[in-house]
Amino acid sequence: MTESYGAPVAVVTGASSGIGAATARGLAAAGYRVVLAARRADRLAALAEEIGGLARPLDVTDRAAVQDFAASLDRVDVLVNNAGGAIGADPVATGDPADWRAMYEVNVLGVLQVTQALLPALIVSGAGTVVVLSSTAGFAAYEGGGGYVAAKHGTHALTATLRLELFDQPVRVVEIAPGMVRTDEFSLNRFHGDADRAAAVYRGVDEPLTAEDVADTVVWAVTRPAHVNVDLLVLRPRAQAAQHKVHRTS
Ligand code: 8X3
Repeated sequence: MTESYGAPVAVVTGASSGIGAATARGLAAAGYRVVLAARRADRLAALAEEIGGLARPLDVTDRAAVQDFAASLDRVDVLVNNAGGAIGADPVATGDPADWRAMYEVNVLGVLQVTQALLPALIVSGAGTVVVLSSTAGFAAYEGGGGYVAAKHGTHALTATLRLELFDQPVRVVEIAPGMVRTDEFSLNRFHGDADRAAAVYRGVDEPLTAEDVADTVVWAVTRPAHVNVDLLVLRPRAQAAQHKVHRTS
């Protein structure tokens, strides 16, 4: 079954929580019909009802499922590749290759597969936008971040390459690279559910970024005139001057 809408359509992956959910809300408020894609169907259904969007359970690492997902849409104007994350914080010396592989799968191959599947529709739209949520980890290394840093460097490389390859197509390629963002799940996933270690990431930091802060930048970039391509936007909280230079009051 195909879906047909009058309003421009924005697909958001990883839309069940955090930056993805905030972005879905922001794009809906900006007039987009939002297609919410993520693995957790119950959360998607609730958000879809809230914003008048469409819930589509999807694992972006499942190539066949991604292709079926793409075939079910007959219009796509915006794709926000937000699904991603960190798994594990071990040093390179002891990191679990399974964690590294899983991070590459979701942060790089997930972006690749969804973008490949939706690119024909984005081109046909005549004014498509691909947004990729990378990370400041795509530009700097830090201890214990190896697998995530490697994957996000891959996310950045994919995005930069895609922009070059689409130079003569009516599709913008926007990269948003957030630094420290406090969401419910990012650090919890990184530390395999250890709430104390997850909370320590933000301890004493005056106002880490919120999911809404990042979503604001995505909506801003998407709603610029079609000829304006925000190539790369790095945003951090004021308290984080660089990856390691974080002001903590306790
Ligand atoms: C999240 C930013 O500093 O945890 O993408 O790598 S960081």
